[in-house]
Amino acid sequence: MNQRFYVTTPIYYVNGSPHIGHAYTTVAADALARYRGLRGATTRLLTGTDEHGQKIEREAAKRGVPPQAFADEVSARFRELCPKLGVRPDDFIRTTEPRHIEGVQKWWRRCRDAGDLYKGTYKGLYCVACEGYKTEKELLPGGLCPVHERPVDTLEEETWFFRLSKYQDALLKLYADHPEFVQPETRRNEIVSFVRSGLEDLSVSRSNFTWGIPVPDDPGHVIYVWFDALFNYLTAVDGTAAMSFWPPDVQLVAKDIVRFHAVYWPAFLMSAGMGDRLPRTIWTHGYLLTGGRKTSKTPGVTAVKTRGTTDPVRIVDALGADALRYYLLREVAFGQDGEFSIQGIVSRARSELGETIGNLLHRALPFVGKYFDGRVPAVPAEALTEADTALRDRVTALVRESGEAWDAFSMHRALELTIDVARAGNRYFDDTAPWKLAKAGDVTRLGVVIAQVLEVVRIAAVMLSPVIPERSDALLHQLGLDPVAPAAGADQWPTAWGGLAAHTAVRPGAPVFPKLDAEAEARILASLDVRDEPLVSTETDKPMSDPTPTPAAATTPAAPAAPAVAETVAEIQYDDFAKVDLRAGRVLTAERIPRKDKLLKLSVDLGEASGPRQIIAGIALSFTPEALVGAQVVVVANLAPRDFGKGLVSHGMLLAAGPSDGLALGTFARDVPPGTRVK
Ligand code: ME8
Repeated sequence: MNQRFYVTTPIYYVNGSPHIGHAYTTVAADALARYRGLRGATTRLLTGTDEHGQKIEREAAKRGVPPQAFADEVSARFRELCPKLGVRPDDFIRTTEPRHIEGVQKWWRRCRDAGDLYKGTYKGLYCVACEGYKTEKELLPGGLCPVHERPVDTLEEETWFFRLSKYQDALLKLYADHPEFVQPETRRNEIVSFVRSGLEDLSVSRSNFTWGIPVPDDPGHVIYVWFDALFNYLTAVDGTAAMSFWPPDVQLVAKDIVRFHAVYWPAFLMSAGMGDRLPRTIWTHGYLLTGGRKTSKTPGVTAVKTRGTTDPVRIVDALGADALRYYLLREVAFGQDGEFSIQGIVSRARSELGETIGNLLHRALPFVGKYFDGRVPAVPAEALTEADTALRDRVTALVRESGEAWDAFSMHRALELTIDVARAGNRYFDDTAPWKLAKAGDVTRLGVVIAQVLEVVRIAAVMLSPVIPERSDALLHQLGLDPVAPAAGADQWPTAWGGLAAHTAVRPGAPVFPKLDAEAEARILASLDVRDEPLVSTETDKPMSDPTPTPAAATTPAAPAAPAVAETVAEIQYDDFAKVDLRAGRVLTAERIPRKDKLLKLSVDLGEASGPRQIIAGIALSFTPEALVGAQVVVVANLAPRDFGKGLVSHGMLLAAGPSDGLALGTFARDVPPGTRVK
């Protein structure tokens, strides 16, 4: 694997504050850099702000401030967003910095000296929001820009042209020889057909406004903002020690700007004498959508915010950077569009980080304290059973596959495989039933099981470190391990089983992914402007047999405690159904309640680390308490708690059918572990 890794984000326009779309690209770039760092590469992450051009000049004028002061203020917000998101750029470039201005003028001269810049008159259409030229046939009905759905300007001015047409064949050869140059495949095909259809020379200077880098030796012109902006990737390293990172390994962009990066940018570089050192991959991801539209800061494409704010700062303040980072990379296949929702952040963090990974750690740690003096038990090789080696083999295969997914920029898949690691650990925990081993006094076997489970947590924590660095360190800390520390040349991807040494002193602590109770969750969602719109379930891809227990906390605020049976019930979508958390449970105890003829007080095991739940069920006319003990039941696990008074709070509901004196309980044709999701 390449030992140097240079990744860039677009430099963002300073015409408005950062939103979740910017956070998406920046977090993805940071996670990729951290992943490559974990694999032993020396990495460099560049981000920054794009501050020149007519769009910024107009926006500043609207506010009555000089463009530089306006750019200073907004650029600072983008810069401050990085640490907020847990993003660690090695450099943050601003196009108004002298190093960039001088650099762009240098590369301009190179293109001019190569004979690729000439003067002429440009007559045509221009979208200021895109800062891009348009042709008649691209426009929407009414002459609107297809990206911004706003009227375009008609320009006629003296301008410098870049001989883009000259590079048509060289570009087609580049795409053919290096299919990895534009990814994914669909974008590559679009670019190839765009270039094949013929390239016209490009207007690369403007003379009807002044907010830009002056054209060398022609002060009446400023350099076209895309010629200016694209060179940032080079001016940030050129002439410094960081030039050893050149060329970029991957340049992340969304599909709105892929043409600038995959056509103009390599052509400019070829002209400037850098054709033999072109970026390796322009990787194009999709849009985060709000209400079905691209989240945007350009007026006219205002986000529909019923799914909550799109301000990443507010989201991080309420939910933490790691929850947002995890959601962004896990929720949407990298390369495709996806709907953004705050509720999705909460449910991903709960179901996958809390109930799967955190749960595995907190199920195993108490045994270490109680039976092994707080130290990881030793595992003699000869003590391993088939179940143990099967777990190792499965986890090792998942780690390898997940690494391959990272290498292919398939972060959502890499994370899914990471969660599968923890799921395998939870299944192993259920199957080997350490609580039974403890009860039977089989401490030797118990030690093997617990050590295996803790190793699974270690592996998952390391795999998660590029995405949730802070929480990953917290998991490792409780295992008694140091934070992940990348070292050049050392591949620390957890391909080898057994990194958690016997006798390591664990450090149990507060839950790494604390549960939100229903009230706290409702409060947080309201504070983030989430309105009562039906929200997309994010759990539809969980396997049918996932035995992961659910937390005691109910998650749907203000749901009715006992739905009335209606003759006809309105049709719902699968997503609505998926919001109901149905779990397999086992009744451990049942007792009558004085002066409440119809109610029974049950304790029901849902496989939760927090212990069995109390459920008050209106089934006393149909069942004696004795008949219920040991029964398998179907429990609505995310119903808001219902208070029957006098401390009788029900934390769930059983499913049953029939009249109240002749009820049949919903159950299963064969035993399933408590906590298994019913779908
Ligand atoms: O285009 N979904 O800046 P920009 C996903 N200055 N990503 C999104 C997004 C969304 N809804 N909205 C924005 C520019 N992005 C130029 C770039 S580079 C030399 C010059 C992300 O502020 C995505 O990366 O409009 C997109 O390409 C970029 O922000 C556009 O940012």
